[in-house]
Amino acid sequence: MLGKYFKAPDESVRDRVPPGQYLAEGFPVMTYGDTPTRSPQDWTLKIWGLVEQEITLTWDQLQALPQREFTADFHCVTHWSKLDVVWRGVSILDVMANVAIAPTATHIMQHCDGGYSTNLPLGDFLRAENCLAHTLNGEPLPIDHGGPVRSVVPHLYAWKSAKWISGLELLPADAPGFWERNGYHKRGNPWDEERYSG
Ligand SMILES: Nc1nc2c(c(=O)[nH]1)N[C@H]1C(S)=C(S)[C@@H](COP(=O)(O)O)O[C@H]1N2
Ligand SMILES: [Mo]
Repeated sequence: MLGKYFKAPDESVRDRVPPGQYLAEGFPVMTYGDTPTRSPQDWTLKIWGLVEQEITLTWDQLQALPQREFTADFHCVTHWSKLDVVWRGVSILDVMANVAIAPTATHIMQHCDGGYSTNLPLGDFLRAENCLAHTLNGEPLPIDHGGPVRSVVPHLYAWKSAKWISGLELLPADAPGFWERNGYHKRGNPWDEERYSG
């Protein structure tokens, strides 16, 4: 793992790097399966399940919401971290502001083009620093990194940050997404090394 591409964090950043993590030189791409392609104009996000009214957000509607910069650290469960990644997009709170979530909803499933999915308790999802990102380091989000639009959930391991996001399903209970069905932890807090399930 260590060597040319991964470095042990030095003193200046040690308190920002969770246990067992090394700093990546570039920004690695981690994708299970094929990379789906979709043009921005064809991108939509369907929000359904335990909501009063199902909605479908388009690219133009996403652009019309408040646009912000989100600088965040990114921690992959395979032991690499990338500090200070600069995303641009819309806060999850602004995305969800016009969605009437039923009081019985407790969890959310993020669905992606290509079939990937990943679940979150609502409390981990509805946070101001979580976003739907369409820009990475000032450039349109590259397809490999989830373009045209991905979610970013910086306080949990990066498998919870859904690339090519296409749907949000409000759920009455927890349910496992793709990696959670395949041995990853349900929640994935990197500071507690919630990597794999028992
Ligand atoms: N749709 C989709 N989203 C995904 C993945 C994936 O395979 N498909 N991989 C996850 C994992 S394990 C990680 S570490 C991050 C990697 O994001 P990156 O490729 O931009 O570094 O995306 C997450 N989101
Ligand atoms: Mo990952």
